[in-house]
Amino acid sequence: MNSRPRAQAAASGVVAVVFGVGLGELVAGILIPASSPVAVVGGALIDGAPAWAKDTAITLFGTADKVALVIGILIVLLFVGAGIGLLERWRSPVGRIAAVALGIVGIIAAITRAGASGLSWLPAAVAGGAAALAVGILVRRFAARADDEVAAKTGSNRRDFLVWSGAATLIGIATAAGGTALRVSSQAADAARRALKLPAAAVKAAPIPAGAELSIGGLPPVVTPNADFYRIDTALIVPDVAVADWSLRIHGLVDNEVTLTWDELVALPLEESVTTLMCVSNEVGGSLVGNALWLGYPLRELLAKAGPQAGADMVLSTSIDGFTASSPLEALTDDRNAILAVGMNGEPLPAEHGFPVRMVVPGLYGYVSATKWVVDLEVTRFADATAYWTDRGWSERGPIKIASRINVPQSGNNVAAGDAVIAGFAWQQHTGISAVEVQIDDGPWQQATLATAISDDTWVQWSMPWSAKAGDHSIRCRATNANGEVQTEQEAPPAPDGSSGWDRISVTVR
Ligand SMILES: Nc1nc2c(c(=O)[nH]1)N[C@H]1C(S)=C(S)[C@@H](COP(=O)(O)O)O[C@H]1N2
Ligand SMILES: [Mo]
Repeated sequence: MNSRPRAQAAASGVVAVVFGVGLGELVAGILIPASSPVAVVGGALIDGAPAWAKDTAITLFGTADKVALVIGILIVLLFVGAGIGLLERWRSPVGRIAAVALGIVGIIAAITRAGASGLSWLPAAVAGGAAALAVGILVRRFAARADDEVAAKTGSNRRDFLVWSGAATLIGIATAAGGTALRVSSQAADAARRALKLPAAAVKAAPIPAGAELSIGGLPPVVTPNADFYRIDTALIVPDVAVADWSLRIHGLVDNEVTLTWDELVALPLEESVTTLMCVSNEVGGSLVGNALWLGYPLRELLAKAGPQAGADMVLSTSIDGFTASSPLEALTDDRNAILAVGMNGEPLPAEHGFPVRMVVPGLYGYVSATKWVVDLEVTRFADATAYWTDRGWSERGPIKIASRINVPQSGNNVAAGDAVIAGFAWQQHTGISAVEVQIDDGPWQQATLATAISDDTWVQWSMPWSAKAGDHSIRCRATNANGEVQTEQEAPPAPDGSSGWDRISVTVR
């Protein structure tokens, strides 16, 4: 029996899906960037994924989780495409119907996204329609069953098949690339952001103390450059928000509803503060933590204007893309630097970090506090509302745990025997760190030297000299916070309220 027609049927389906998705991406790129078929399906997968899946994705891929998801979707699409081709050969038009169904899945994903517009359905509709058309034509011409008489007459050879399918594949790849490029470059806010001048701070942050930076090779700087700042969010497409369109509504259990426009916000006396932001998904020793100089306006002042009512204990912040976070009202109204931030390290917030406005709250993990592209604050009660990650099993409260990590030497590296240095970071935002200890192999715990802390809201560098002796060594560290509590050895995974345990590295000294 000849298996070539079946292989060509599967290949036809793959080609048809590439062709259809490419055209869909092009239509999205030209007309409705937020409705890219791959991105809306990815967004639906992200929102629908259980907590363990998010955790696994971040553990495996870190901040490359989005790239991994898109690659995963594309691989699945190729298999689905092969199935569509085989179905079309098995019984036409079943394959075409499956292609249309795939388009409908995309349409549903597109129209149910936060911020969907009137034409959101179009790119996925084009994708499904074009894939159906292509699979019908290719299978009929090149992979029909012998008992299909009409098709048998037009039946063609392998070279024609390669020409047709090659052309359709090229069109699919070119349109997908073109659509994606258009989508990325059409980010209107990006150009506006670069042209934007933020007002000077009315309250400047104290200069970073000279002793805060240990300047040890391999130890990241104490203030994280924007380009190196970790990024974690559910947004496959970075929301494109123009300052002229931005406003924030404060409502719910308040005496006065407050609406704030961009011009009103930047006319307020803005304050600088240095705060270390951290993701609850950070593993012990992980890098989902960064420290920046923020410019913003205190949330406690805005909330005071709104006048929270008795009984309120939570603020539900909502992003323009539908993400929500539930922060304790107290953390936003006490004396800490909980701010509505517009600036990060001397420039407007980068688009991926929440342009034009986000929240930054010292002492709380990002998932319960650091809403990017924030547009709405509802004063409410934990008993009455839940948020994006708390709906997915993560803890309602997210105070940051004591943490410390070793950056130097890097685990697995070789170290030259003799005078060496061990160094890293320790943090518990809004509590502060009083000590870091280091243990080499089974030796005694030794005091490391702390750098000068910028404040209790930031991480602090530490270091310890080490006369390294030849052999394999294991090095651990643990921090003590300002209240005298020692970081627990008890290991916990990130879910549901943050990892714990001591960071440990292994090195070989030669
Ligand atoms: N709109 C929006 N804001 C968000 C998130 C998100 O998914 N969407 N993720 C939160 C989480 S889990 C973290 S850890 C921080 C990360 O902020 P960064 O990407 O600027 O480092 O943003 C928070 N704000
Ligand atoms: Mo996070």
